[in-house]
Amino acid sequence: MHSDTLIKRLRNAAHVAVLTGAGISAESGIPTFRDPGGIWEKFEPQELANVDAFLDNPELVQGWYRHRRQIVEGAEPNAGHRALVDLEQHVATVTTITQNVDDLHNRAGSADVIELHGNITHNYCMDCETDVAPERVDEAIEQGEPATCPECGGLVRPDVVWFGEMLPPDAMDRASQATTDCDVFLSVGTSTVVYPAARLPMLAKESGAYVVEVNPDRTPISGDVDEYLAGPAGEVLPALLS
Ligand code: BJW
Repeated sequence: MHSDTLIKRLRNAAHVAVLTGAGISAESGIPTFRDPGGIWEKFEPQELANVDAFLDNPELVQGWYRHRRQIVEGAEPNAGHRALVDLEQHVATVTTITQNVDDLHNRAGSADVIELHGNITHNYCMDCETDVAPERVDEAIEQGEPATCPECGGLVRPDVVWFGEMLPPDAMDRASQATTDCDVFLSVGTSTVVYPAARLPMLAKESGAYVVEVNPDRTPISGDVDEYLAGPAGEVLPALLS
């Protein structure tokens, strides 16, 4: 469990930044990417999460994202998401930097959420960038056709960041700023293998923050953080506030 040092650091912190990954939503029933039973076990990432794969087989990729969007729509924030909202009662500024596309931090009520990898609930046209309603995507898939834009007929894609694509520059700038500004940095439920997000915990440490990892399993950064808290986010995070 956590140390007295961490509790003191949190009590004295003016700014806490939190990097979250798929693990924080696991207890909401959303599969992670790389754990046993995770998304990549059933699908090759190279096959589905890049633009070439999408252009090769838009129906397959649209269908995969629709399936995942439906899981997200049926999920609710859990105790881990809620603990980060409660943290705002104790610390002046809490910045939640998430790699997740599931919208659960916003739905839990976190005030300042930075979405690094987009949001699976949004879709847009690859050609004219018009927002496209999810119902239009659903109808096309049910008819066995690729979903297209009502304005120009272009292919519709989920508003997520695929491998080889740039992260939204504004989101990455704000995330870097929060990381270098914070007093305590929490890395929660991420395997810390996908860049540039994976760089943030060590950037925080180099900038003088107290860096804490919350994860039932060790990751490449576990040996370098100030505290590694082994356990599920839905138990470890609420315990920090009790
Ligand atoms: C729990 C738990 C519980 C379980 N409680 N915890 C070498 C160096 C640097 C960069 C690169 C490189 N080689 C290639 C790159 C670039 C590439 C990259 O990083 N690749 C690596 C795989 C090496 N990055 C990119 O391409 C990025 N863009 C970029 O770099 O642009 C510049 C550029 C362009 C062109 C060329 C070169 C540079 C874009 C990355 C986009 C990532 N997109 C995805 C898909 C999003 C859409 C979708 O949802 O489908 O984002 S991939 C996937 O991984 C998703 C996630 O956000 C991301 C991170 O995964 P996460 O969240 O960590 O999940 P898991 O499953 O890996 O881990 C879950 C963890 O939870 C585990 O540790 C569990 O133990 C834990 N856990 N239960 C707490 N209850």
